[in-house]
Amino acid sequence: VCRTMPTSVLKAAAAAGKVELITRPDDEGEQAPSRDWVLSHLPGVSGAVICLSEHVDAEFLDAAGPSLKVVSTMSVGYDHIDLALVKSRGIRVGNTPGVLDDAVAELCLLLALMVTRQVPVALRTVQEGRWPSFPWTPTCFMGPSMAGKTIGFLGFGNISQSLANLLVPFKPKRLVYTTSRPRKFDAADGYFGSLVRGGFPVEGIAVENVDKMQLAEVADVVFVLVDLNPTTKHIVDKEFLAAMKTSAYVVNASRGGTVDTAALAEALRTNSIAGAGLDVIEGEPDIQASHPLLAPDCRDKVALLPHIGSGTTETRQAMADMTMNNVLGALGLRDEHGKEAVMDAEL
Ligand code: 8YV
Repeated sequence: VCRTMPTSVLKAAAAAGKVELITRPDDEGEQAPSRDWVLSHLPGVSGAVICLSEHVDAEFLDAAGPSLKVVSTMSVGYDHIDLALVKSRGIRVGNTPGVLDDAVAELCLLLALMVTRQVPVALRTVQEGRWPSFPWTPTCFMGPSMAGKTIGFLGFGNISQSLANLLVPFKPKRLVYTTSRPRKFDAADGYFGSLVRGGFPVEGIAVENVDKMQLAEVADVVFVLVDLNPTTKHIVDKEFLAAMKTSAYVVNASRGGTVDTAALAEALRTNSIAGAGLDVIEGEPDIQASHPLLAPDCRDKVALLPHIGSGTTETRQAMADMTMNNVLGALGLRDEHGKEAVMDAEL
C-alpha cells in the first residue's frame, strides 16, 4: 500500500481475512514513497495499491515477480501504468471511475470562475498588503461573466458531463464538444437534460459534437477533460491556441501533457488568449516559482493549482474504498461483482 489510506479502508482489508498489509512508515506521513521503497517492498506481493506517482513498468513488474495478481490505482487516470504490458502478464488493473466526476467538475468550474474574474491577481493584491494602494475603480479586476457563453469540452466523458450539468444555471449559449468516442446522444444535435448522465431535464441547450479546430474557434471557455494517451498529448497546441478567440480561456483538469505548456505561456504572453485555469501541468510536481507560467508577464492570467481536482473529503474516501475493493475483489477476498468493484480498465 504505497500511500496513506484511511484507517477504515485498512480495517476493511484486514477484515477480509488472509491479508497482510505492507504500509508506509508512519514518520513518512503522506509523502510519495521513493522508488526504492516501492521496488524493495514489491517482491512476493499479490496486490499493489498505488497512486499516480508509482509508475508501473517492466521494472515494477519484475520487482514484484509472479506473485503479483492485481495493480490498483487510486485514480481514474492510468497513464502511469503500462496497461498493455501489465495485461500481457495476466495481471489485472483497477482504477476509480465514477466516484470523482462531480469533485473534478466542481474544481473545473472553480478554475473557470477564478481565472475569468481575475481571482489570482486579486488575491495576491490583498495577501501582499497592496489593497490600500489599489483602491476600487469601476474597471478594476473586471472579467467576463460565465453566463450565456459558448463552452467547449475536449473530451465528453463522465467528468465533462457532470460539469455540463453544473453549467446549466449559467444558461450557456452553446455546449460544444469533441471526442474520439462518440456519445449516444449525437443524434441530430440532441438535447441536453436527461441525455446527460445523472442530468436533470433541461430543455433547449444543444450539445453539439464539433471538430476540434471548430471548437477552438467558437468556445469562450475550453475545458480539457481527456485522458492522456498518444492521441491526446498536446491536444491543446500552438495551432489550437492560435485558433482560439483572444477573449477565450482554457481550463485543464486532465493531465498536464494534454496542453503544450510552452505554447500556452507564449499565447498568454502575447495576449493571444485571455487566461488559463490549470489543475495539472507538464512536469508536475516539480514546478518552481520561476516557471514561465508564474513569471510576471503570465501569472496574472493564470490560476494554477497543485492537482487537487478529486480532493473532496467524500470523493477521496470513495476512491480509497474502491481502490482497496478492487484489490480484494481481484484476489477473491470480496465479491467482485459488488457495485464498488470496478476492474479492468480498457484503453
Ligand atoms: C487524483 C487524478 O487526485 O484520478 C485521477 O486520475 O488525477 C486525481 O483525481 C490522483 O490520481 C491521486 O492519485
